[in-house]
Amino acid sequence: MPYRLIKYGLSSKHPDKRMFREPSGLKESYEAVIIGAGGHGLAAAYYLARDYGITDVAVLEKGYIGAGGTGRNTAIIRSNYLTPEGVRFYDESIRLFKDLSNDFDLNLFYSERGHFTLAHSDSSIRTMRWRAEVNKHMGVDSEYVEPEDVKAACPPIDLTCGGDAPIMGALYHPPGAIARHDAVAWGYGAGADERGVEIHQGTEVTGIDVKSDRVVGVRTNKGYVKTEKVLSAVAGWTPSIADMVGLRTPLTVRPLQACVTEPLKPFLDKIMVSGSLHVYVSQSSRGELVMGGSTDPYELNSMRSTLEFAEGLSGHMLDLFPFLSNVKILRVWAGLCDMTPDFAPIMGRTPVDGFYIDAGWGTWGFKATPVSGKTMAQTVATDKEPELIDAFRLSRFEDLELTGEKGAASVGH
Ligand code: PYC
Repeated sequence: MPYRLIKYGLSSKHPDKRMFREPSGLKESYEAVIIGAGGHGLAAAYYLARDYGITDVAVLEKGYIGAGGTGRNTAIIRSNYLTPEGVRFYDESIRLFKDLSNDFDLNLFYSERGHFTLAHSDSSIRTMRWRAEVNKHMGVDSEYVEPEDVKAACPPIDLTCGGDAPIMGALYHPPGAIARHDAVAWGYGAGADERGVEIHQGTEVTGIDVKSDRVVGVRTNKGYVKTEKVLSAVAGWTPSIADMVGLRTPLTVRPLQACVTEPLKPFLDKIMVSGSLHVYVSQSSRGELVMGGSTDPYELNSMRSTLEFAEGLSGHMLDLFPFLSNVKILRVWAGLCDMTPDFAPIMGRTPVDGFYIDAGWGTWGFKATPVSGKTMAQTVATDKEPELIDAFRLSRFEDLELTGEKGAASVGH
């Protein structure tokens, strides 16, 4: 057993540098308050401090760092979207992701795997070809490939899928990657904390005060703080927070479940996604299969897991990889997804001055963590959105200018 483990494990003092400070209490006021210490909220805090020198910031989190979607996703990163706006946005996120371990001096285990989205019908082949062309046009590495290319890249796969839905082609996206999701939040949190941002865990926002359509303060279970800028980055809790400032959004909230198996010998070095079978899967460096499927087919604010999900997903996994029939599922969990009608996020200013929104992350939020942080920090600091997120403005729903990304969601929802 390592000597340090014995020395520090038995000590009630923690002589090593802690990752985050524990602020003793809330101050009377802050230049900005961020609600939500998930990846997005902490990334915004980090870039506000690093790029704009704005450090008088409190991040308020009712649970703990990374307790929401950040720690509950399947850690897939890709930019093979359908709209030029989506492709450009997620591609910038990949560019930022690649430097993050160095930026943080913390290994995020960013692992480029290659990402296949399988097509089992003529209509999905059409969508894969369409995405491949948009991706290439935007300089993103994606191509349409044939079933034999899928088999060559992933020999254990059953191309017939048990005869029910044979694989007819695929979209192949070499930059597709995975990373250690909770460490992304820790890295951003530690970087923000180091620069003076306060992270208050266990601090629940109970109200937001607005005067003459301007934010003036935030009420919490730990007291009141004055501020003129509030960024909401709370995914499935967005409708409750938006309600506090009288803002309506078109979001619906649904659970999304995921699971891991017991560790297996490495056999899958690609990320495999099947929209028709409602499955996405990668194999972690520990050998576990990390898997998920569609959102639950109803609106619900609950993070319980169900046997129905585990059974359904297992059935579809066995269509792709029949030899896994004796493998055990170790853990199932769920997160809350704030779904938009067009499957694109909602980012930027709102009709309430000083209230900024980073929401609508549905099942696609983890991969956007760096770019959402950077663009929301710019929006909060300058009170103006960068052009990169123009297509994601809340007003697009009133203007009927949607950014249709449904065809690029990993699976049907
Ligand atoms: O959008 O890549 C994705 C994704 C993976 C799992 C859920 N969504």
